[in-house]
Amino acid sequence: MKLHFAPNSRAGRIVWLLEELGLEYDLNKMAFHPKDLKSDEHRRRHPLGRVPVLDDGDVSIYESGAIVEYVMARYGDGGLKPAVDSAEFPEYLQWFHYCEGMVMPPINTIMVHTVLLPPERRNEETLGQAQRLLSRSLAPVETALEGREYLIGAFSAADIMLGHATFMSNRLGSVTDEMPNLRGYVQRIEARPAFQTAIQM
Ligand SMILES: N[C@@H](CCC(=O)N[C@@H](CS)C(=O)NCC(=O)O)C(=O)O
Repeated sequence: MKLHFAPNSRAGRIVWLLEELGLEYDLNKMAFHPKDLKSDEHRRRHPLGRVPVLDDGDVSIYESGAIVEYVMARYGDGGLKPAVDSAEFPEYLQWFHYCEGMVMPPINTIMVHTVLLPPERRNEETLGQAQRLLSRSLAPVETALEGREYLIGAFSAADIMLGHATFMSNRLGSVTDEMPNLRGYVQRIEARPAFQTAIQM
């Protein structure tokens, strides 16, 4: 497998997954910069010039959640996912998809209005709205983590998705003292060796 990757991006989720599963992979490490991501070569892999993209033989697939599911289905040997008929399965699905559906949209806006846009094009009101929305989106996660180490109890791929998003939220200052469960959760995520490998690439 070959992972098309850029540092400090969602591509870290896939490195984290591959490391958790102990799978071998090659890395095409690009700069998080239009010169690499918007090149003709990379746009042939992803029409929007984004990461992650995974190549596996004749397969080329993008969307981090889809890649996580693909890798687990083909190479995961049933790990990192509860059984379909278990009580945890619906919750697993919910948190897996809550990541891109509810938590990442305000994170994207915050990134745009703090880092990506030139200062003269940043908008304080839009930024404030996104920060409030992110706090509201994190509140159910804080509640769900009460008395639990990970989202559904045991570590699962839902933590690779949403755990990565809470790590990003923490970096953006949105995990506050009023969110002690999330604070502890982010620390547990950061302590995982596979996560550390992913984040240092
Ligand atoms: N929903 C997509 C989002 C992909 C995405 O937006 N990736 C970002 C990095 S985290 C990217 O490549 N941004 C480059 C750009 O927007 O030019 C996924 O989960 O893979």
